[in-house]
Amino acid sequence: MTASLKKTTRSTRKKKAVAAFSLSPAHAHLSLHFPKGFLWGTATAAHQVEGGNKKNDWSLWEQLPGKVAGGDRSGRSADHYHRYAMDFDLAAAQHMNAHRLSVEWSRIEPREGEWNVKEIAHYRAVLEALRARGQQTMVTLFHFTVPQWFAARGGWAGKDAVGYFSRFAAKAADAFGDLVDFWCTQNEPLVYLVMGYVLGTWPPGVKNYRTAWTVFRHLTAGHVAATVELHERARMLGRAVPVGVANNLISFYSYRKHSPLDALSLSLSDWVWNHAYYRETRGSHDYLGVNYYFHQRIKREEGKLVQLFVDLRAENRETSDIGWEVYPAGIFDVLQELGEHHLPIYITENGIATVNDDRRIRFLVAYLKEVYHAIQSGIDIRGYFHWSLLDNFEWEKGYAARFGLIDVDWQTLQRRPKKSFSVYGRIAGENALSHDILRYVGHGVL
Ligand code: IFM
Repeated sequence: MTASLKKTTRSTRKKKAVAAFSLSPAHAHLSLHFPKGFLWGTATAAHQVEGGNKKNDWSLWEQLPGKVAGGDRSGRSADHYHRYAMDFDLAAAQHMNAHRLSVEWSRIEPREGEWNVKEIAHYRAVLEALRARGQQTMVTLFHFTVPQWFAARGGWAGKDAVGYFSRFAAKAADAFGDLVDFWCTQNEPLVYLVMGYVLGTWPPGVKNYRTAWTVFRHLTAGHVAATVELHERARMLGRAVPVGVANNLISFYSYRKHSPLDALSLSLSDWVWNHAYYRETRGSHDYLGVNYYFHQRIKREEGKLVQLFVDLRAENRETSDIGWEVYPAGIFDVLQELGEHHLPIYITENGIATVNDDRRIRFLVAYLKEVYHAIQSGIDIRGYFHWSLLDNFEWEKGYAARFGLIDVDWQTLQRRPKKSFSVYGRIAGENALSHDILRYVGHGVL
């Protein structure tokens, strides 16, 4: 090769390299694309948004002094029971193609064995409204509330709990099976167990490890029994409707990488919180649902051999309005861990309580970027449901915690979609995190 030809080749290569880093008009090559058919949705739960729930355990509990911050009660809540069509219109305008909601057991079966046809018709209308707007439906059967009659029979600790729950699942499948795309038998069973039976800060307000263990066995058996009913009824309809659970998973981290006892604490915490439920219910999940909110740092206290769930948040890190640490990389960790099960994964909840919507935007983009990287690493993640469509009743924290993509004025119940919803809408519409949206988190490539 002559000297001049070598020079030309070098300069052509250099030009090509420069071209590769210069931005095309649309910068499309810098966007992070999600797999075709990815589900983009929002999530809600009946008691938190509907209003007018009077027949479940929470409606009694929240009347008791000191149980809910500020003396808040669910009351009329966001009146989603009557305004669902308007709320779904707002979601459809943001290109949502899926929604996760729960049906309230105490409306459908207000007294033992008595099925309320009016309420069944109501939920059918809700599901039809979603379908009409092109949204796939994920329906949760147990999202923290139970009918008062069920609570009076011992609730999830009662000896008939599994039978009552699987009978409800069968009824729900008969009533709604043709309109449901995914069943979610239970929401965050371990959170429910800890709040209701270990800490006692939710109904039924029990603090007893033995009872908590009974509840754990009944919840897991309840999921398995309900799954059998749901599968069987879907088969009768000639449909295959995936069944799963929305589990709250925690990303655990150990300070001292080379301390065997810290490692033991970490792996015990991880096993109890992230694996025990799956171990008990093995073989009865068509997909894995992840609600991701928490990151915990493990460092045993001096003198303790091993320790579970050491939660060190007092390091002045960024937290939400309710003190939960913002830690996007944690969602990548839990997705990696779930990937070991080789089942499709849906992020059934993820969101932040904040009155500062700019923070919600940064949160959303940062967490979705991690989800994207998890997909790139080979994990089969098929959808993301943001918590929540609307500001709502945040259990013991009441109405001050604002998780919604839509602001609700608690006086007038007027809706105002937040800017974060239009950012999320763009992501959903483009099925990608485009380069300008990535700027919210200072994406490195740019
Ligand atoms: O509001 C709750 C929801 O009911 C279950 N997952 C966590 C959310 C935020 O705390």
